[in-house]
Amino acid sequence: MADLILNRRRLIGLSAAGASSLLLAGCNQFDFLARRNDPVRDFLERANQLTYSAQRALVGDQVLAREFAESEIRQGQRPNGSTDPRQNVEEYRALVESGFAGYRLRVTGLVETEKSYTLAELMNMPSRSQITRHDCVEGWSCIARWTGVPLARLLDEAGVKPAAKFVVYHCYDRLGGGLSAPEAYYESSDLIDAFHPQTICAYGLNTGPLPVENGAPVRIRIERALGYKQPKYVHTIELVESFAQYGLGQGGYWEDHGYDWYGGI
Ligand SMILES: Nc1nc2c(c(=O)[nH]1)N[C@H]1C(S)=C(S)[C@@H](COP(=O)(O)O)O[C@H]1N2
Ligand SMILES: [Mo]
Repeated sequence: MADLILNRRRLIGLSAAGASSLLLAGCNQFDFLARRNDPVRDFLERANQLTYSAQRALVGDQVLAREFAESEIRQGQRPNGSTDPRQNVEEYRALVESGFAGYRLRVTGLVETEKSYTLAELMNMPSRSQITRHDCVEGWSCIARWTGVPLARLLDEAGVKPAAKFVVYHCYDRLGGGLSAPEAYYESSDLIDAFHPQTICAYGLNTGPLPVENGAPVRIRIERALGYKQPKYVHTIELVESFAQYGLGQGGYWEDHGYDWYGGI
């Protein structure tokens, strides 16, 4: 996975700065990037913290994740991680019992106008449907159809402020930490992944609504990332300059427990 992080850093560095691309173009090996305190590595790490406009300019260059045919959906999406937050999150249980009538998806943080959407409002917006493969680091994959609103649309409605660099996805479920201190699941991405055309706020799975076990009523699909970067039970999408103040500061529940932040496939 270390290679993948460096690839992203390299891509951002190359696209954003002609001078550094000349330097990199002369290298066959990128081994030096693994060394601490290397000036080029330092440069690329800074490049990974690009502003909103610079990240947005790179979105058009991004490749799509592979999409599959209907016939390649072999079984239902295998539920994993939290599968029923009703058991320990009262607020979530009440939402399920009301048929998600009280649900709101909020867009907050570094935006011009904070937004909030009911499930019906989301379902009335232009949608995108895609058949993709979900890869869990535990060693299994599933092909499924996901339907939802492109996240880019919601971010544009709210108006992302120039200072924003990351998106934090806040979830209802709490897990781990022992019975006394379960931790809220959260995830984060850069703005390139957030504005990627296949990144959707999904409310549909295969031929029906997203079931509780797979993250009802809304989960985010970031199709070029591993399973743990696909947050379920999302209630708030927050634009931030840094994710250091959330959880243990590593950008996600599993990242706080040692997984890589980029988590690309
Ligand atoms: N809120 C939340 N999102 C989550 C998880 C979780 O436990 N809670 N598990 C992650 C992991 S490790 C995987 S593989 C997928 C599982 O999604 P699925 O249950 O739809 O297969 O969700 C990811 N997103
Ligand atoms: Mo996973």
